[in-house]
Amino acid sequence: MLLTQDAPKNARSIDPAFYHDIVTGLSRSPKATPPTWFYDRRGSELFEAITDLPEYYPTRTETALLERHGADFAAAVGAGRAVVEFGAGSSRKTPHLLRAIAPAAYVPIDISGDFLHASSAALAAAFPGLPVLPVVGDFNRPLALPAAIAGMSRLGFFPGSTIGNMEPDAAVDLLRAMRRLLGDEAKLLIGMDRIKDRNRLIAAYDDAQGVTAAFNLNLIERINRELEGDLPIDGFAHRAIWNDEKARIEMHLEARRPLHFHVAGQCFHMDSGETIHTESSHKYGARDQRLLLRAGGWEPTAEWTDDEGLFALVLAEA
Ligand code: AVI
Repeated sequence: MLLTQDAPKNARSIDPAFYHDIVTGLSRSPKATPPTWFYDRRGSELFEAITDLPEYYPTRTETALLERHGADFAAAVGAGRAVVEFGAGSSRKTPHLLRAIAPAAYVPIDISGDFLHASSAALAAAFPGLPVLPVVGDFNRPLALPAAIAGMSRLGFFPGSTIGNMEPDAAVDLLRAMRRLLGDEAKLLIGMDRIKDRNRLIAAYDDAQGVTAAFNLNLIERINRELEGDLPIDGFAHRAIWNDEKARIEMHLEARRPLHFHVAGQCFHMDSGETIHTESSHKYGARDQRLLLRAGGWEPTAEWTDDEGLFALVLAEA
């Protein structure tokens, strides 16, 4: 039962946004929490470990596409643009793009200042002479680009199929916001994960070593630590489900038995088998990805996929 969605007044160390999202999400039926809260320090480390798993194909497939098609990007995009990356640049992916297209400036945008400044410093060292202009901010909200790139045409870069973690309406809103932010001459290079064999998809989100299970269960530990929770870790099991109608992998935390627990003094109950839906990862057919981009104000002009058609990098123009 939801009593209040404001953090308790006496709990000074509680992040009100985290409190609001978790208490609201646990009060809903069915229970669902936003995936952004996976990424505390431990969650970010576990996600890094996921990207190296044999079952998790997206990172290595997209990285190989970036490595292989540099000349194509250069021909399609041209030199001298400002690259605006939505998310802190990854040392694995971003250098391939920057090397290929010789941009005039690089602007990574990320909500986590520490992480952003560390990755920006590494990229600045690797590309001496390239102005690296990090922006700390939430790219789901209106923000301003650095004055230094005024007048430069832009290439938005949104790798990782991060768009897939958004509900379709929110994904369209974000694409439109990117279009407004980047301007009329802009292009966008976006990674989008493809629909494929369901067993392959489920394995990628329920790996044999249990790293994805630990990533999902880490949310319980974070709630306990940061929101005065007493959720029993052993009361939850990780589940990865393919939802064919919505073309998405869903991650859930399933109650192994009837559970009673508290979050910052509020009581919650779960029946045995009831779940908390913690993440959706949408997958796209070739047509779906084009429709999504068009709905967001972008016209797809080129795409690159691997031989198995697991993952696509799509170039679109404003
Ligand atoms: C960050 N995001 C694109 C990942 C995905 O594949 O949806 C998050 C993830 N969740 C479980 N494994 C990886």
